[in-house]
Amino acid sequence: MKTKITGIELRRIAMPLVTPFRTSFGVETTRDVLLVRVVTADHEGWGECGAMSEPRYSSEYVDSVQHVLRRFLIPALPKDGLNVHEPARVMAPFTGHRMAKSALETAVLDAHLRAADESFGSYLGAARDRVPCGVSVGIMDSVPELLDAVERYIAEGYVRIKLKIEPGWDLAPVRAVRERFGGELPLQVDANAAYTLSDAQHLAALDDFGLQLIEQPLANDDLVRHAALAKRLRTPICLDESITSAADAAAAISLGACSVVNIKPGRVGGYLEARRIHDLARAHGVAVWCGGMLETGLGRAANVALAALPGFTLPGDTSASGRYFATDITKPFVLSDGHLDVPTGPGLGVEPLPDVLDAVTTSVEWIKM
Ligand code: SMG
Ligand code: MG
Repeated sequence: MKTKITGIELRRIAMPLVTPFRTSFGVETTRDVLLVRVVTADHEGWGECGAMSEPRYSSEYVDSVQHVLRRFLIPALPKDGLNVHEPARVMAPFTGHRMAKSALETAVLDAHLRAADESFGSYLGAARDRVPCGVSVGIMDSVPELLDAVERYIAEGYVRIKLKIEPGWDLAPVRAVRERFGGELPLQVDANAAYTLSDAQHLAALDDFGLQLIEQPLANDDLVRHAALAKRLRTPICLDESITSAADAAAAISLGACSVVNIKPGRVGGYLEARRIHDLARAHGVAVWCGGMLETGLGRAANVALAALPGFTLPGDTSASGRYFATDITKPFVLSDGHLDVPTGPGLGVEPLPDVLDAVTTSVEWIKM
């Protein structure tokens, strides 16, 4: 089936976070999100971009995404209609910019699925109707403050806790969480590339805490040193920033650089590539889970659908709307018994609430096809 696009809207929204989110590379207080809306004669489709305001997590940032979409990616789309695989094909000659490509491909896919009356979950191959959810807990000013936050999240039902770590905030918070909440709590850490291989001995001290994994300890572009580190740790290594494609995942697995993969569709160029990584990892017996980029309900809907695929054997960073925003732009995702339901309606299965969307919109750009 061909989808013929009449125009594309690039909408920027500013979403205040309920609590500042601090990682080893900075603090987020308001999420600056780019939404792509693809319009056809009868339908529309939405894609949410995972890029942050500044190029710290990865080289893309929201302004860069909007620019590359307007200047290169949108003009490359065929004018006479396209199927869901064509966006990736026509965008491939442009190097990188995977978050931009993902947002555009997702919007086209959503428009296509709404027209076909099929849900994201059904199209991607979801194997269950709800997914278990973890929560990513930022770096805090003190250990007592962290313990209070973790206690609240556990009380809300989250089935797994991830602590953000950096040099100076690693062993002590992990030890404190273990002492307070016990050895059975599924617990993992994420360094966002804040360490070097010379920290191997220090990181090996985390082995005593029975963590599910350590996520992205070393630099984004360093599979070789991750493989060396993996030999020195008992804690499994999970890669996030380092994996930008199925080819990267294949290389990382064969090098022994990781034994778990965090899949974020934006980071890898879209849900179709994300599914390829899932398939590849599953064939190699490598566990995957769905990461998060502080998405609104639109991005969350697609992530929850992806996380329902059979190889997603670990809880993801697919937290409830209330973990991020006082008011989401869609009907909120609410945790029930530690799970979120996979939407079943056509496409993403959720829509922006017009009044909320207008209230948070900071700019709108319309590109006629
Ligand atoms: O969406 O719950 C979420 C955030 C999960 O920790 C999270 N994301 O490296 O995995 C990661 C970070 C990247 C974003 S940090 C601003
Ligand atoms: Mg991460």
